[in-house]
Amino acid sequence: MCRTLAREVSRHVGQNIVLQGFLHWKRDLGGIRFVLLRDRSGVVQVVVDRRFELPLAESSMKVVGKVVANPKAPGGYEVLAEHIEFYAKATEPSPIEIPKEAWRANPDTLLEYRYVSLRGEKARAPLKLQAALVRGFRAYLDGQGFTEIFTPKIVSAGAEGGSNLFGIDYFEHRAYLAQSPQLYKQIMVGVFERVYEVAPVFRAEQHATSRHLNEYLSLDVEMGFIESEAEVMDLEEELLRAMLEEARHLADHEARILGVEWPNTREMPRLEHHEARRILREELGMPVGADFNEEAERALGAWAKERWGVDFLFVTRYPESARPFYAYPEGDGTTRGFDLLFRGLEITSGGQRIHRYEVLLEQLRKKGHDPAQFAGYLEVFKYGMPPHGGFAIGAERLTQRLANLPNVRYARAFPRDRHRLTP
Ligand code: AMO
Repeated sequence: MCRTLAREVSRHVGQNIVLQGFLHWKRDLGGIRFVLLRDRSGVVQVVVDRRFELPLAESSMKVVGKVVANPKAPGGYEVLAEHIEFYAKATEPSPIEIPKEAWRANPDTLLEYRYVSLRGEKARAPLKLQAALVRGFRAYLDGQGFTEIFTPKIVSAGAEGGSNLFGIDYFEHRAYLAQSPQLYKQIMVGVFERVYEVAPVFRAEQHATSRHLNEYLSLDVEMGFIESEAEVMDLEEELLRAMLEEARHLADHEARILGVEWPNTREMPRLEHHEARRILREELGMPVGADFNEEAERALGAWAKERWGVDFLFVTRYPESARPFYAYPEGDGTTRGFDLLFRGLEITSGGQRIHRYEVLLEQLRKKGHDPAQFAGYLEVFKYGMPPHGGFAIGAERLTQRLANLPNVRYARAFPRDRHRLTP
């Protein structure tokens, strides 16, 4: 007999089936005992008689039994066990009551015992949603002539500037964990013209916020032979539509568990930075600097929702002072750099890049970087780079907003933060 998944039980009424999964929950009502068995698809009720000893919750198990309709059972069907076998009995009570999980309850406990708390349907759902989004990312870009690349995560210099670099010992040298694949994805544009990467990146953020991780999954895109950053934004719009469509299709069950409200992907308006700043200052009474803080982003997101009914908002033409050295300068203090806010959270930075050697050198110096540190990267610009641009989506932030998670940590299986190196 082949295995039947919990979600497929209704198709087998009157038949004997095999279930495999975990002892999710048990209840003894004197005469009868009920078990909820959980597998990758969901949970199903199993009725168990006195012949079988029931071990602790989370034990892995196999059940052979007959499917009957029971309107009182979750999903309307249950299995009358004829045979039960335990692959490995839990030897300790689970530190978390998986059936009662609620991440608002005690976040630290949920994260500390992640190796078992993740088994909860609600805890694992964002990861499934994320896997579907990533699949959509790859599928869409593959269809547009992009090549997937794999760049080093041990590097000799930071790509984004700033002080949030993790240093490591690399034999007799100082090395760093990559903050982003920025420089390498640009080099690879000279090879394949259109590239993408799905890989973790590292940021030594000292502060603990609900939207910063020290290790996160960066969905990077870079493309050559563009006229301006508008083409890059056009591509990101189409890409996000495809990713959300894929998630809707592949993770519909999880989206329901999480109460996902699918965003408006029809329009993603573009607002120039100076205009966004004016709105913040004059209409929303928020004095802001060149780079918007969390509060300003949230306010802009809410403003765009109210004014235009949109969930995605591009902020374009960022000032040079708020962008890294590789951003294409317009010559008037602004760049062709943009951010994308999703429901008031920055999920993307991107833009057109400098493609000429001498401009790059000048911008590096202007930003106070030592060009010698970037020697390997600079080399490629001596060999005719095309005009190019791209962006990176923070996978956890996109998942966080989509699933309405209170903290970005829940969008990563084993989050790394200021105080967490295990599990
Ligand atoms: P940036 O540094 O803005 O740009 O990062 C791009 C996107 O990555 C996500 N992100 C984070 N997510 C979780 N925790 C963090 N600490 C964190 N930091 C950033 C955000 C952000 O929008 N090389 C450029 C991208 C490019 O221009 O192509 C870069 O890395 O969603």
